[in-house]
Amino acid sequence: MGWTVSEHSFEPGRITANGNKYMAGNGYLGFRGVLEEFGKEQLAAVTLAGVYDRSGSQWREPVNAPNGLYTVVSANGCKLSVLETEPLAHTQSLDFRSAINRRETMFGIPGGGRVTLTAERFASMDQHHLLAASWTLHCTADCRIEITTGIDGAVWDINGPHLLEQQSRSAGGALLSTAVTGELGLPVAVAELTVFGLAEQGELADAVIVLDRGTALRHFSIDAKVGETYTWWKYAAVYTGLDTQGDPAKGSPDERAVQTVQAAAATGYASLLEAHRLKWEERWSRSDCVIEGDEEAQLALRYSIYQLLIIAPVQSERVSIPARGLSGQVYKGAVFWDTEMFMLPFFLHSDPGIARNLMMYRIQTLDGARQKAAEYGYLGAFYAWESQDSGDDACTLFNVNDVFTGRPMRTYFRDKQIHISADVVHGLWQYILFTGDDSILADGGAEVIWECARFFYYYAYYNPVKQRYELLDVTGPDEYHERVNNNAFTSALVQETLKIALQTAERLQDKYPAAYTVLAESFADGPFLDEFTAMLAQLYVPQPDPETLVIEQFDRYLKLEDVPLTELKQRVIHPNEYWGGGNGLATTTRILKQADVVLMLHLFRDRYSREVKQANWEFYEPRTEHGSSLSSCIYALAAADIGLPDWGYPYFMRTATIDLTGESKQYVGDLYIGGTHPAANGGAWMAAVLGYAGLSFDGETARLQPALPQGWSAVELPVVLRGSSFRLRIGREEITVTAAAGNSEAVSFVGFGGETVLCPPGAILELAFQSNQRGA
Ligand code: IFM
Repeated sequence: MGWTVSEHSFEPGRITANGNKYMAGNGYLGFRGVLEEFGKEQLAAVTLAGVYDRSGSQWREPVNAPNGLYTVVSANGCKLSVLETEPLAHTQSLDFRSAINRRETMFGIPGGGRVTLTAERFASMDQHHLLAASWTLHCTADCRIEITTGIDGAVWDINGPHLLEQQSRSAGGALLSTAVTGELGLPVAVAELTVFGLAEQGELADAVIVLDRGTALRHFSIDAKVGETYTWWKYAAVYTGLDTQGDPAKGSPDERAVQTVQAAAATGYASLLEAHRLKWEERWSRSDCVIEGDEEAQLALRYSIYQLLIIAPVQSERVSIPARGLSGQVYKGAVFWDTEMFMLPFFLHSDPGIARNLMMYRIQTLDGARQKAAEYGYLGAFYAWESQDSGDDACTLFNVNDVFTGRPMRTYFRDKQIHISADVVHGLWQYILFTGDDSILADGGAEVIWECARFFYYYAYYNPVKQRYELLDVTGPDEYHERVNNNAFTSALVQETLKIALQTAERLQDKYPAAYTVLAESFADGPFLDEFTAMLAQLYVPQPDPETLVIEQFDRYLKLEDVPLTELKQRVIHPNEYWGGGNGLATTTRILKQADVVLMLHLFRDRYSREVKQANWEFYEPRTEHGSSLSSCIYALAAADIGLPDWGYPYFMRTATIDLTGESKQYVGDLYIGGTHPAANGGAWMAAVLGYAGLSFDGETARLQPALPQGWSAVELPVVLRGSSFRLRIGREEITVTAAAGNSEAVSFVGFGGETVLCPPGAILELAFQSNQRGA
């Protein structure tokens, strides 16, 4: 139970949604959950992490590689493709414990009888360049089977083409498809090898190979006999110039791809699958979160974790996680604040190595952030709202098209969401708190932090009358209200950045004095620590109203029209019209797109009383459209934080099932924004663990203040805190913390009763409750 999703019929209307739902991947590539006979029209895609290209003046986006698992079978001249022949039975499933996709489809064939095709495939977690599939076929009447299998070079692109000079050839028993990307001239190579079970099972030697640009296909035929099972295996490998760059000893992408499939064929499918399965077992042992008492929530949460695991950059610190994961080219494959604020917490608690890679990506892209700040006339680092390989901002000034006029609309995501730089700093500091690994400061982290603080110092306005620094003309998380003054979220994050900048100086001076001296020298012309200190002392951060306790989202927000969401929805003219921007429906109202103040209250939850949090939840919740998939999870989290988990439970389920149901916004204006939702997946984990299980860690002490929703009897999960591993079981009556015997450090835990207990290696703590619910 709790590890498989499946469907038992073929519905053409679900092709796109299933492409997301049945996603496979391993951090190097994403393979959409398409059926084997699908092509670019059905959005088949092998999306490569960190490989970007611009075609002409269109939007830059990630590159999709040719599909080396493409296969279509015919029987007695009839194509056994769900696109052309209605199947008699069809099942598609994903076992996300072992990350294996399966399909079984039965077709009636001309001349009578039935043919059943089964296919299983995986994107190897053991060898990241490798895809493998296993096929079987059997029939209930003798028939002539034709199998077309190889590499489909017709690639789905949104703003392509990206693969130029596409060619294909046979190479050492394999098929090879090669191309170069247009902008950077990066070679992309896909090799494929098919191995049949029994040579005597037909006229296999007579395979005909057809090469057509990047497409390379073999046609086999078999006189299939009733009762026989025909089996074949496919291996496909993808390499690009990024994998081999600068090291001739590594060989070319073509050679590497061919060698990989040859080696895979020699190893055999079963062994490759076992190696893949073991890697997944190990990944789950570090991240599985068990929910007792709620199977639906359990399935959804595990599935959300699966979605995070298939896109995590295990192998590179030059790659982060795009807003739509590796499910295609939507949102330009760009990395947003989603990573630091919604995905990083999961990795910090389960796999700090990946968390480090994610933060190193920001260090690697610092130059892009510096250039963006300079472009706007500021010093310091203004990170890209939509970041790709170099850190240049892929976000355009006109990011949405008006559905009424077809004209591009001026949006201020790129120019005014300055909180992105603070989000990066927040992420870096969280990494240091969670891991204790402050070497990242000397590896470029300190520079990032100081450059971001410097940018904010430049951006801020000193109001001489009020004698305070203010952050004017910004856009907070609620993108429906652009260019506002003193957005509470932004100001609180900037305040945190300044504090971290000063703490960084202390830490660096103390632990890495030589690095401090060199770096501080490069900041000597200022603004630097003195200026950061002054700004911190006088930065205005909006506070709760003394009577209502509500924190105004930005200056004059409360002067806007207070229209109920249901009424605003009645004003909608076009289903995809954009609610923000100059003429947006929400712009002149208090309706917000996504959690803003409430997210701030979660991030700084120790600073605000329960009453303040509850007042703001109650105020903002009915006014939030949840037009972004980043919103629901925060309302679930915040409700748990105030001890009212059941208020937020529907939000938890919405966020945790987003890629299962496919129910999410698909268009903004005329822009397609479908795909998977890693921020919502990470948010589901946050709501379950940081919200319901009530775990927080300040770098020294872990606090457990559960607020389990009705029906949950316990949550159990492994966590890594400062390099030490613990297993937590949070029940309604007690908490058990089990420390691994090999732990390097003891960590203190605080249970609901308030007692602080040190948990040394090998210890088992039982933390009793005074009451089983926070806020009760
Ligand atoms: O980063 C988000 C933003 O907050 C809302 N629009 C979508 C982006 C990508 O998920």
